[in-house]
Amino acid sequence: MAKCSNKDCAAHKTLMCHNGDPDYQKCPYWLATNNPKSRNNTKTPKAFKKALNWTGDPLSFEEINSVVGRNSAFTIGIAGRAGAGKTTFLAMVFTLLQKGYALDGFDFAGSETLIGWDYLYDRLKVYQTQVSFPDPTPLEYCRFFHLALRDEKGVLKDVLISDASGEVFTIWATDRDHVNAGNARLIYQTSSAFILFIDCNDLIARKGRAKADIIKIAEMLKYNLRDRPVIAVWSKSDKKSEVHESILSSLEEELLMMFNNFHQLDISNFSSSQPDPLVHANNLKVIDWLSKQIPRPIELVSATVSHSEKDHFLNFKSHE
Ligand SMILES: Nc1nc2c(ncn2[C@@H]2O[C@H](COP(=O)(O)OP(=O)(O)OP(=O)(O)O)[C@@H](O)[C@H]2O)c(=O)[nH]1
Ligand SMILES: [Mg+2]
Repeated sequence: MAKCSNKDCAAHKTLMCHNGDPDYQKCPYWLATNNPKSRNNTKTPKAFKKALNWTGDPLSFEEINSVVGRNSAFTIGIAGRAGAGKTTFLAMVFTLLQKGYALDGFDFAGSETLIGWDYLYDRLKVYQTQVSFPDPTPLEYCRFFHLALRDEKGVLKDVLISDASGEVFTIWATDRDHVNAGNARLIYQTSSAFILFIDCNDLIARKGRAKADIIKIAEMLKYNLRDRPVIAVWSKSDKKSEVHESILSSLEEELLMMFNNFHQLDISNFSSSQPDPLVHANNLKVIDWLSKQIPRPIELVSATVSHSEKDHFLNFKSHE
């Protein structure tokens, strides 16, 4: 069997299209070498020429279109106050994937932002008794980390996850048009789903005020949410038992009332056992729940037509 003109594609062996085309024989790369009319034409098809100059760094708003081009990426916006654990969560997700922990229903199939992931992986060091964390995200920083996920049918899905400073979400929560809330606004407009970070340490330290701040961000998420899913992630849950019971239950109740397509999970980066479900399972379960929200292509169901003998129109059609 002939090879695909895309040197990264293994369709001749696996029958799976590198670009996620459900029918690899219709992919422009495949046709470039396997279509009799264009057999001599081994040039990259124009439609697939990439604007992206690959650096492996996290992507800016302008650059995410180069990934979206493949099969419309699913963008996850992470919202939450400064220090809530947003960047550490990203670092932990990649650390777990690196260590061979698996996602449910998807295989990790690469990334356009490997350098960025690697940088986070390097910053998060988990020792037996101590954890060292990434630095706080600067106010003006806003980037997207990319994951290519392959589902059970072999179809590739691009997932982009935002990382921005918590400061901008605090500003946005009080005034969504604020000049310094631009990154939060863009994440809100671009994202297909959201993670709302709830910092257990902050709830212990600032109690009602911390709760009020989370509700403010939640309200801003809700105002033009439409049917976009939201997952509340209770970070630093190694400390959750120290959060005052009334704060915990009232916050949970209010969030449940606010959102329809909603889920909650507790996560941590500190292991109290090996493996620790909060660390080794739940961080990836956040991605699992969100990836289940990715719209699937509508499958054509070939149902057997059964009709009543009294239906004259169908009887006529079936005798044609
Ligand atoms: N107890 C506990 N502390 C944690 C955990 N994860 C992170 N932290 C602490 O929380 C701090 C902030 O984490 P970051 O991931 O930088 O928070 P962030 O939300 O990205 O913060 P900004 O970038 O400033 O918005 C870390 O430096 C740790 O000190 C955890 O699982 N348990
Ligand atoms: Mg950060």
